[in-house]
Amino acid sequence: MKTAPISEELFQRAQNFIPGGVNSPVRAFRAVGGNPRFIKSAKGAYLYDEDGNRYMEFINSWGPMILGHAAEIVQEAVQQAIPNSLSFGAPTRKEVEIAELIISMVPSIEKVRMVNSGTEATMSAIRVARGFTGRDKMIKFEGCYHGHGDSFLIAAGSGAITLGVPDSPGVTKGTANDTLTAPYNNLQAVQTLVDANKDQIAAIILEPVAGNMGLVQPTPEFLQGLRDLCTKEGIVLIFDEVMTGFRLSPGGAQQLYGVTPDMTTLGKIIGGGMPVGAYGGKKEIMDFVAPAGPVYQAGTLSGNPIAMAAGMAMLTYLKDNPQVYTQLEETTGNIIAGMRSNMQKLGLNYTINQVGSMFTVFFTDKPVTDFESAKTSDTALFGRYFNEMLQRGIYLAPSQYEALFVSTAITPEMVNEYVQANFDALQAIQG
Ligand code: HOZ
Repeated sequence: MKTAPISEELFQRAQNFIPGGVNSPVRAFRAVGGNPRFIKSAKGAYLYDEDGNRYMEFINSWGPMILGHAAEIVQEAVQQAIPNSLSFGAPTRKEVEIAELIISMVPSIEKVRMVNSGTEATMSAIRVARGFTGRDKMIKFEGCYHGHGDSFLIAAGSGAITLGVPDSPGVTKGTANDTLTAPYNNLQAVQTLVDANKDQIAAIILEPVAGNMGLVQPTPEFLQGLRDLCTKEGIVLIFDEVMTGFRLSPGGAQQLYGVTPDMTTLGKIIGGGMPVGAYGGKKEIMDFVAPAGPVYQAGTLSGNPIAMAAGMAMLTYLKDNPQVYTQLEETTGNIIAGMRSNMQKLGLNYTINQVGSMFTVFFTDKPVTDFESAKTSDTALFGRYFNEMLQRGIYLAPSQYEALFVSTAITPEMVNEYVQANFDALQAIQG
C-alpha cells in the first residue's frame, strides 16, 4: 500500500493559500478521488513524491519529457546557460538558432514567434488570424482544449470538462458569440457553419490529433477536408500542436498526416519542459505580427535564454535521432498489445485509442471518435482504475479526458511491469 501522509499534509496546507490547493486544476485529483501526490523529483521514467514513493510515469509533464525526466543533454545545456544570467529582455543568438531549427522541422512554419506557454501561443495565433483576415469569428471543436484564453473556453476539453465547466463563467457573451463549435471529425458540420457565416470566419483551430478529450485520432479525410475548405474560403487553418509537435514525428502531426496548416501553435516541448510556447506559420501571415506588422503581441520573458538552451538541446537531439520515434512507437505498441491481451483474458472490451506515443483507455465499448463518444466512458470506473494503478506504482493522468505520454526511458521490463499492473487493476475494479 502506497501511503502519502506528507503529500496529504501539504495538500491541506495548500488549500488555505492556493485555489483548490493546486496551480492547475487537473492535478488536484478531483476527477479520480484521493489526494494529489506532491512530487519532489523525477529521473528517467520515475517520479518520486514527498513521501518517498516511486511511480512509473505516463504524463511526462503532459508531453515534453520525450526522453524521460532530467535528460542529461537538456540538464547540461541549462547548466551551461545559467551563469550567463537568467533573463535579458533583449534578443539573443539562441533565439535565432532555435527559430531556424523549428522552421527546418515543422512543415508549416516559415516564421515563428516565441512566447511563454501554449495558452499564449493559441491566444496570439487567433489574434493574428483575425488581424490578417479582418474577420472576427472562429471555429473550434467540441472537446479540444487550446489553453485557457477566453475564446477557447467554449465546449473545452481537458480540465474544463473534467471539472464540468466546459463553458467557463467569466467569458463574455461577445467572445462566446464569436466562437463557433463543431463536433471533431465532422466535416459536414464545419461546412454548415462556414456556409452560415460566409466571409466572417477568421480561423479554424484544432488539435490535429486530439489529446484533451482523451486521445482521439482524426479520420484521414477530416484534416485534408479542413485544409481544402480553408483554402477555398480564405480561412486561416491553425493546428494546435502544443502536445503533438515534435512528439508524433519531428514535424508533428502535420508531418505524420501530410496536411500543412497555415499556422501552428507549439508548447512546452520546445523548452524541453521549461515554460515555453511558440506560434508560427506562413510568412505573409506572421509578418502581421508587431513590430513587422500591426497585430500587437509582446513578452519580457519570451525567448528566455535558459528555456531556449533547454529547447535547442531537446530539438537538436530529436532532429538528429529519428530512431527515437521508432522506439517510442514500439514501446507504446507493446503496452497496448499487453493491455488488449489483458482485456481479452478478463472478457473486457474497453476502447483504446493510440497515435504514436500517445494513448488513452476509454471505459466504454463504443468507438471514441469525438467528444460525444468520449463522454460515453464510465468516468467513475476510470477513477477506480486510476487509483488501483497508482497503488501499483503507475502514475497516469488523473482524468479520463487526457492522453498518456510514453517516454524513451520506458524499458521492456517496465512495459511488462505496466502490463501486469494493468491486469491486476482491471481485475480489481470489476464487480
Ligand atoms: N490541462 C493540462 C493537460 N491537458 C494539465 C495541466 C497541468 O495540470 O499541469
